Amino acid sequence: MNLADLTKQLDALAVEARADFELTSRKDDLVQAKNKFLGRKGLVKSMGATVAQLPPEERPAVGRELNRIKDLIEADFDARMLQLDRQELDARLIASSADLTLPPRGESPAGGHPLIQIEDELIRIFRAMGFDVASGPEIETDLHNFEYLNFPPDHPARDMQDTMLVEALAGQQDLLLRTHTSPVQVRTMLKYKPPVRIIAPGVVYRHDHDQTHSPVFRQIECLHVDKGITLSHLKGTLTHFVRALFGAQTRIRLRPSFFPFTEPSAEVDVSCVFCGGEGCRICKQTGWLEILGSGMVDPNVYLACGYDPGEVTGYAFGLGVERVAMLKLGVPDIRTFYENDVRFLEQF
Ligand code: FA5
Repeated sequence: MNLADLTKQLDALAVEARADFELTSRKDDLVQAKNKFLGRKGLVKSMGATVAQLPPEERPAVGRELNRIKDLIEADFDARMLQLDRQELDARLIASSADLTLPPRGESPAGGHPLIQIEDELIRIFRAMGFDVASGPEIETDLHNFEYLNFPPDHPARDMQDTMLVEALAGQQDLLLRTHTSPVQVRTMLKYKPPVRIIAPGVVYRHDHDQTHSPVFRQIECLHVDKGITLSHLKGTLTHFVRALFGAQTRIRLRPSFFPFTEPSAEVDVSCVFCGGEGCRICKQTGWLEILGSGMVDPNVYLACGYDPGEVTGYAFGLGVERVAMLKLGVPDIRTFYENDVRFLEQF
């Protein structure tokens, strides 16, 4: 065989290899097809064996031809392998349940928790009325949480049913998780001379748990003490507050109540924010919703805190932030605020 014949045969092999590659539809078939030509016992290899029969001066040229054909077949193999890879990927994507034509979900930017949003709104309203913001510890002494606030020793609020006690170390005062924000009243009056005008937002704890009661919840305390403060100031402040929060048509009503640290005391109701006072399921057909406890500061509290009850008077009230948030946002179950289900949180 001469060089020209060999070149012709090799070219024919390359054409055959490409045709074989085109016919394969699986990658392992393609590898097998390649071995038929370029494998150890492949056709190109056996063609190479004939080199030995050629005169020595022709052998380098034949070697170059063999390499050219090997490169050609390798290139065809690579190209076909790439095609098969793509086809495999396309098939996988079509078979998978992901719909690549759907638009992306988009970013969901973080936002304040609805309770914090409502608390911020309440604080803004009171600050605009001239109240300062005060705070106190969540682990309180029995003295600040109850005794200075004129709770008799056997008052049911001291019962372990309501109050979560903190195990005290030897020599420490009786400690508890504060059951309300009213101890901040005491701490403020012990620290500052009158007049005082503060609100105290914060977390409080009670042994209490159902659809409208949580063992951990938020209150905002309000205290205003000065010369000549009367029940009218309390009513005026509350009216302004509920109108800023629920709208200008909102009315309030004070119902006689009892708190050891206020005298007289009143529960404050707002005209139902859902039916405008007509009567509905939410207000149990009464037209009113209870939102907070209030009263004129009891003289015994002034005496305990070093104020002269003959000189100053004042009012105080404490509202539950969750209750206000439930009304304002139309949330029927207090527990949804703490579950942190993003489908709930995203709505606010
Ligand atoms: C008090 O805690 C008094 N310290 C309020 C007060 C302050 C009265 C100053 C007078 C002067 P009361 O126990 O009613 O009062 O609680 C006040 C509000 O907290 C309730 O109206 C209610 O909105 C909310 N609240 C009470 N218990 C829970 C609870 N377990 N979960 C959620 N909110 C609650």
